[in-house]
Amino acid sequence: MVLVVSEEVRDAVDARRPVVALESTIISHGLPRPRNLQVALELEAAVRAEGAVPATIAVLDGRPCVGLEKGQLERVANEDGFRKLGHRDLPLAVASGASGATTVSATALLAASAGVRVFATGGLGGVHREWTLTQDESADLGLLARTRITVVCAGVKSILDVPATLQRLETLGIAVAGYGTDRFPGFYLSDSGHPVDWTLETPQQAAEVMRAQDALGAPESALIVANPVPEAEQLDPELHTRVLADALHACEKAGVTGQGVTPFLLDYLVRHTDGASLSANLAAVRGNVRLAARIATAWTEA
Ligand code: PSU
Ligand code: MN
Repeated sequence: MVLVVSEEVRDAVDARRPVVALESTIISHGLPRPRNLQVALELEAAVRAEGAVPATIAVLDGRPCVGLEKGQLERVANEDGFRKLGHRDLPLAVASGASGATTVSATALLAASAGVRVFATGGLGGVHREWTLTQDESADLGLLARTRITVVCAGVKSILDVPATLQRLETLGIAVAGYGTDRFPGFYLSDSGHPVDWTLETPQQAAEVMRAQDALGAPESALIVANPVPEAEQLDPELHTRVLADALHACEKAGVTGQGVTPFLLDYLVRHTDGASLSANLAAVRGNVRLAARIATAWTEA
């Protein structure tokens, strides 16, 4: 097996102790240096504080690693030319010995292969605005339609076409529930302006849904637990609307396409909100990591 699972993660999975998968694209391509390394370490510590084992996932020198040591995390945060790998890139990276960070799609796939059921991130990828022209829909969605994993996120990134993404989630048959809310969260914002059909109130309820998924069997799709950033920590909605419009314009003008779009927009928002979007992003991720650890715990206690 090509997968390299750290001893700590393997032991925890084998003993059915709680494990939380963490993605690495947010570290390498989603957050500015040197803050990104601090965040990577802080998120792992937050998982441990809840009594679970963190499994940050990345590809290092062609080896997909589940569970990184500090030196490996430092490479993810600081190495120049570190690639961004969706799940389709995994075989190419493995065969060529490349190194790269894994997006939600690649992380979910590798986590599931390693027997890790719960995964925390910031915001999922989805359908980009102008989709009809560019056909830009994140590979996150298609992969989650056929992978049995629970993703705790603050909805989908607000740079996207949120209603179109919600529609695609429905079409693809991916279960979505708000956590403590009947509103779909908006990543930097607590409320995207769109409702969700289902609400979960406790980690135990999330674990019940996971058990029901297994009892029902195929298709092997994901569960999205959409956990809003606390209102006190969200980005000012008015600032968000204004700067996002500028960011989309700048992205088009710069001719950025494909994998470059999401990192460009996130970076633009950080620089033009005086870091306020970064604070909101971090608050969202922190909350998601904590909740994911609690769901992983409820899942293993069943
Ligand atoms: N969440 C964040 N920051 C990020 C991402 C998610 O808070 O940078 C990353 C995830 O790895 C997600 C990716 O899979 O952005 C989506 O990129 P794309 O739109 O190119 O599929
Ligand atoms: Mn894309």
